[in-house]
Amino acid sequence: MAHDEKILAASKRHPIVPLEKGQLYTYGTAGFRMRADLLEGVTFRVGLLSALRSRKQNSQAIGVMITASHNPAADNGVKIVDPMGEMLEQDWERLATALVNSPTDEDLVKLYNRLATDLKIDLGSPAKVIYGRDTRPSGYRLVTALADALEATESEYVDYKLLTTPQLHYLVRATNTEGNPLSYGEVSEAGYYKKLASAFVRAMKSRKIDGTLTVDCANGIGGPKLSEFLKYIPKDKVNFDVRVVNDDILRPEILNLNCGADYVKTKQRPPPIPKLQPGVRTCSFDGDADRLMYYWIDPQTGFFMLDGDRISSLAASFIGELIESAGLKDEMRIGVVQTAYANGASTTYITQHLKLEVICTPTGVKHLHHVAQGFDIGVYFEANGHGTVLFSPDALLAFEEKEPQSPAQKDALDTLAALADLINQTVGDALSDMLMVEVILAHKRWTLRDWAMTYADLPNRLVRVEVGNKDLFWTTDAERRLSHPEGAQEEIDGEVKKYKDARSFARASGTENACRVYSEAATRYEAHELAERVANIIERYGSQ
Ligand code: G16
Repeated sequence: MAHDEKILAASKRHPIVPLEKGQLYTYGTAGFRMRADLLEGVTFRVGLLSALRSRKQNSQAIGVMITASHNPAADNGVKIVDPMGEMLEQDWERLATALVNSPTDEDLVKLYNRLATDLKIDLGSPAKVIYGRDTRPSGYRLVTALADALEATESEYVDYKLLTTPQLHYLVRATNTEGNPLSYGEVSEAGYYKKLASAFVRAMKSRKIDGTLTVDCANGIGGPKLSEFLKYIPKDKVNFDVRVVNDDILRPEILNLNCGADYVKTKQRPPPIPKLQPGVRTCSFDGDADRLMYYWIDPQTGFFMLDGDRISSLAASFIGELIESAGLKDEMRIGVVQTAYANGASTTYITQHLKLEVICTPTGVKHLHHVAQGFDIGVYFEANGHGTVLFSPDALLAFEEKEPQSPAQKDALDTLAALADLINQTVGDALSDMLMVEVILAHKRWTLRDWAMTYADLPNRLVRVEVGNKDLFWTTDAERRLSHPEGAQEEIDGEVKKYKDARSFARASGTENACRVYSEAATRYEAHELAERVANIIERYGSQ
């Protein structure tokens, strides 16, 4: 069968479901994400795009991850990973949106061919796509649609089955760098564990980890993968005592339910099960293990959460100290990237105490990652716990080649080199970030209370608001202001003015059918009241 006919026949097996009232499918904050029953045709079409993308990228492997991360079990999603393990280039998100919204199978084939012509893609050249999925039951049907697209486009493909999102990102980069001097690691899941375990041991050296760490895995794929990883840590080298909880993946309906990083961040409380005992160092992953949240119950003051902003400032301060000890301070530009959700106190701490540059971008690690690449060491975290630290090629070279002038300098250089291997360079990774935090706490001999003492958060609140049409809300100024609907921002400004040290903004979520409202103010009561008031404004404008 000719190419076009094959695609046409396969597409008919995975029809696209038209959306209501002329709405379009959009490539959101992290790919297409929605109710799983709408996604089969979408995933097929994403398969076509990833084959084009691979051919455009000189036949390098492209990744496709099937996950809806923090969303409820009934949702699913599909996103594309570029050759170095980064999120899909943004110009191509537009192409993905166009392909997915082709009204008929025939239109789809025409557009596919037109894109190939316009982008000068040789459809006869090899293409390679690798993919994985989280534990959602709908994932299996979606990878079948994806594989059909890859068969129809005569692409080579590898199904890695169940993976965390960051593992898939790792595998894409490892595949495309295999056998060259920049090799990212062994091309296998085991390779990922080996790389992290060896870097963890090197970064710890003789430091001791204090007590047990409890890890809530959101009943997602992070549970079994974390348990697997722990087998790779040599017990005689590092005393890492981990208790894995909420790791039931046999009942998919409990995924992210009353547990996980998103629950902890938005509710500002620990998961009810298992009951958290005072003093126990605990952290939560989300459903695909790319977000991390630390917390504990202080016997004196109660629940305390250490979110993405805290992880970011901890990493920036520790790496900054190491850079200084290594004698590299004048050569390395360290910067921190945040979004509008970052607590104002964290930004003040980073700029005024750590004296580091902070840049604010729109939500979505794809935006933060890109900006962080502009630094020698770019620390980026969203407040929700999604982020990582990027090291430039020059920084990596300096860690390797600088002649240490003292044992302390050698120690700092070795730790920096180990951290660069430990910290996932492709995307935020809860497992890798957790190991980084454990290394820093062990080096500093800090408890979570010591970490929490670095600065005091401004009281804040995050609210999810369901509206009739979230697409009415357009933002500007890195999502800190609404440009549409007209009049909404003026009303928000009017409310903010009534409170001391207050700030509030609203935006449409790119992963859920809702808007989000964030507020900060001098007291907890005021932050909550302001959030309610702004939420009311959004509800009213969203139903027009
Ligand atoms: C995804 C993105 C994150 C983003 C989050 C929420 O996370 O990767 O960068 O912060 O969605 O986005 P929004 O507010 O637009 O819904 P995850 O963990 O769900 O993949």
